Amino acid sequence: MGINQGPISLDQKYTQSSGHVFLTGIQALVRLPMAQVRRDRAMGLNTAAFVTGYRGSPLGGYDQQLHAARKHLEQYNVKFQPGVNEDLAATAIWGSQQLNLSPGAKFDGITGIWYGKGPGVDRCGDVFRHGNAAGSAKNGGVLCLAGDDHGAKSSTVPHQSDHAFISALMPYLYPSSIHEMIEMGLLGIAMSRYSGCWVGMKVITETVETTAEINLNDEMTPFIIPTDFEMPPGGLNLRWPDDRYAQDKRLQDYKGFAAVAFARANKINRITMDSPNARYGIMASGKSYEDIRQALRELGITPEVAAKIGLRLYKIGMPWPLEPEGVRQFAVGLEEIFIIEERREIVENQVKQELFNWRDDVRPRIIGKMDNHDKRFLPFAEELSVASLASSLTERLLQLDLNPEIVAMLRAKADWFNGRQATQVQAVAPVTRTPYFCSGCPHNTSTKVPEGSRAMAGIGCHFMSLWMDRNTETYTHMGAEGVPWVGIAPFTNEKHIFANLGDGTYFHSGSLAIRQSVASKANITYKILYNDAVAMTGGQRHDGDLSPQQITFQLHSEGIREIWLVSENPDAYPASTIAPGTKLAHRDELDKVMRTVREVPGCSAIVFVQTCAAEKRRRRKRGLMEDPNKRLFINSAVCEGCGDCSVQSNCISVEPLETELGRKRTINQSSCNKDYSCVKGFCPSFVTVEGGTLRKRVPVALDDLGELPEPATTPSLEKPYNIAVGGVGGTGVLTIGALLGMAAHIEGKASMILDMSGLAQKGGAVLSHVRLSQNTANVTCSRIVTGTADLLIAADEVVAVAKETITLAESSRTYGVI
Ligand SMILES: Cc1ncc(C[n+]2csc(CCOP(=O)(O)OP(=O)(O)O)c2C)c(N)n1
Ligand code: SF4
Ligand code: SF4
Repeated sequence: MGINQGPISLDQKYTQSSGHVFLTGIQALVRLPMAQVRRDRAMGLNTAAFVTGYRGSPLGGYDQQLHAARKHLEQYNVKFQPGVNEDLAATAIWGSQQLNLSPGAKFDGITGIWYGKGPGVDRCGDVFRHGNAAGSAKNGGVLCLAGDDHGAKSSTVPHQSDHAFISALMPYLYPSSIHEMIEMGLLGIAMSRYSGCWVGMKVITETVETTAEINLNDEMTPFIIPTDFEMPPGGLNLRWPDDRYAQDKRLQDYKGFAAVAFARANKINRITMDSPNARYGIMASGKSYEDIRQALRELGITPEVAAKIGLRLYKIGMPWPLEPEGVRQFAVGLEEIFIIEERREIVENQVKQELFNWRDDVRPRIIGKMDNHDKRFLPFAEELSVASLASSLTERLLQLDLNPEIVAMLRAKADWFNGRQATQVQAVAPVTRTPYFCSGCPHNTSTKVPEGSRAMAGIGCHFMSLWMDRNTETYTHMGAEGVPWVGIAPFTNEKHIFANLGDGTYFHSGSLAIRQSVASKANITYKILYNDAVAMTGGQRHDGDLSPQQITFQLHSEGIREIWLVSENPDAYPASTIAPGTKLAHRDELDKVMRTVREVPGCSAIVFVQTCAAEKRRRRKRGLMEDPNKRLFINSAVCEGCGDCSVQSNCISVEPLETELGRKRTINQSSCNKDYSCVKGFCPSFVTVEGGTLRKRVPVALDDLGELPEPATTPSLEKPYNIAVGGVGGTGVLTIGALLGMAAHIEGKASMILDMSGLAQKGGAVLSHVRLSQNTANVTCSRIVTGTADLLIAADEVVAVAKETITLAESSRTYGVI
């Protein structure tokens, strides 16, 4: 029988309380607070939940999904309030645990869920330390979701949040796949209530940007309360008054140990595979656990083969603090333990510490980042893959005395993986898809600098100017834009610099960077790029009111006297609405304005106002913004192909047009966002058409297609069927994956879809890994392993030959549709 039963609906992912639902990892996290309140209600508790934090990949879309699910959340008293930035959000979480100090408390407790990407976790060092010391409420609990981007696929630096959590003495969990997301989240909340700790949870692309069926049947199962931990008098939860030394003692002496006892009682870490005479142990946490399970499958290590080798596998759900009893039981009788972790080692050091005092003759060797001769074994920096783990594991297993058949099998498989690895190193795609500003993006104009000047970049879409010819160099983390100049200016003869600062970033924390520059009397001009959206993360609104006029007043209050407001329509800003002395200019005069301000000593500012083109497109579609009825065309008979319109506009809708008389230019009317900056070069080839509309493409009538033939064969799905779908933003890649997944769900089959979208919306590559199977147990690892794609569907030729795509294909196995 299939996995799902009964009728299917899109709301089911939030309304259904048992059985299977089909959802994304982000949607699982939306479901989490509702599930918690439902559990509490079943226990007779009247609780609420408070979700706050700040967006950023891989949790970039969490806020949007929470907004979309508002009507469901309200039924469970779940309040979502995005933070102005991450640490202020975390402070509000701290408050949620203080509810019962308030005489008017309306609930028995509030579950606090904080979210942010890795750099946001870093920002929260101080508040996490304070909040964790103060503790969680008995009927509340705090879960901090850290979106870690180990491979820096959509970040300015690769990161892992593990050390930040450890520094604040916060225990943290690490689900190995989307299937565990809700279960572990609930467990983290229960652990937080029990231990008084704030509990972290690491989520990464492979777990949160994945879609799959999830089994809800354990959602209401109670957790086990430890019997081997003695609660100190007064318990471990938040209280007031609370002396700081008493708080610290409670944290140091009890809270972490209570969390460990809870982990032990609930078997958060556990042996998941064992052999009668086990001699070789493998330990892995999070994604690495599913990677190594897949590597075992790929190597042909079935349970029978594993028993012959003597394998034992340990799944770690809580990497820190590592529960010691489980480690000791796991290690008994083993010759060697192979510990697999992506990026820096956390578990490995703790296991070494745990086994340090064991007798030499019974202590297993520990292999992980280092081998037993202290030589580098697993990489620190790169992401681990199933293929690389299969090779590494084989290398270690071949050191054992193994049955010759197993040796031959492992050698053959590892050689195959190594061979592919070698060819992949050489594979260089002839061209790549580099993300770029969207057509009509305001940053095309705003990030220009006048000759003789230089600019510094910051966080946001405008970051992409670093790879354009824009005299823009170096960048900072979010909210410190321009401040490196404070450390350079006193020591250089360079007189002035421009700093780009997005409006989202200004609201988040960047206004303080400006204060720093003013305070240090730096000679700098901030270009505040007001595009009316937090564009890079999906076009969210600011998390509060922020108008260009308001910014001028704030800048004025900081002491800046040279302020310009540059826009397409300067008349829209009468003097009474902007700060005293603010000067207005049309955006066509930007160069002149910049040449003026760079001569004015001290900190100056230009507020550049133009709405994000992607946002305009969305608003026009929804009828929230007027769609101008003017279009620009290039008359190819007049065009001389000089390319000046591309240079002027930097716009990707100005495309080459190959003609008998050589390469000319044309405007792609379907992608043009009507910002009209290409016409600025006063070229006579431009033709303006007013009032005309584009001829609509006639949709294909399904009846005209006739009878579509059934496929000659369909895969049985006994084994997973792997489909790689590649393209760029807007080519329907994510839709194809979503349709296939939902179709499989409707047929009662299992699927797992991993969307690697990065900067797809800005013309970057997007690749979906779609895995279909008869049952869930076969598809727990979301990535397609090298050379195992059965089908490649490419909506873009360049992405089809990109290294990430082509390495999934294998000539004897993969069918391609381009
Ligand atoms: C501390 C931190 N939080 C979140 C992010 C994720 N992030 C990257 S770009 C961005 C949006 C920036 O928006 P804005 O400044 O308005 O620039 P735009 O993208 O609109 O050009 C965010 C939130 C981050 N890089 N660092
Ligand atoms: S999303 Fe908006 S700000 Fe970002 S590149 Fe596109 S148009 Fe520019
Ligand atoms: S349209 Fe004008 S500016 Fe653009 S390539 Fe042709 S001649 Fe040059």
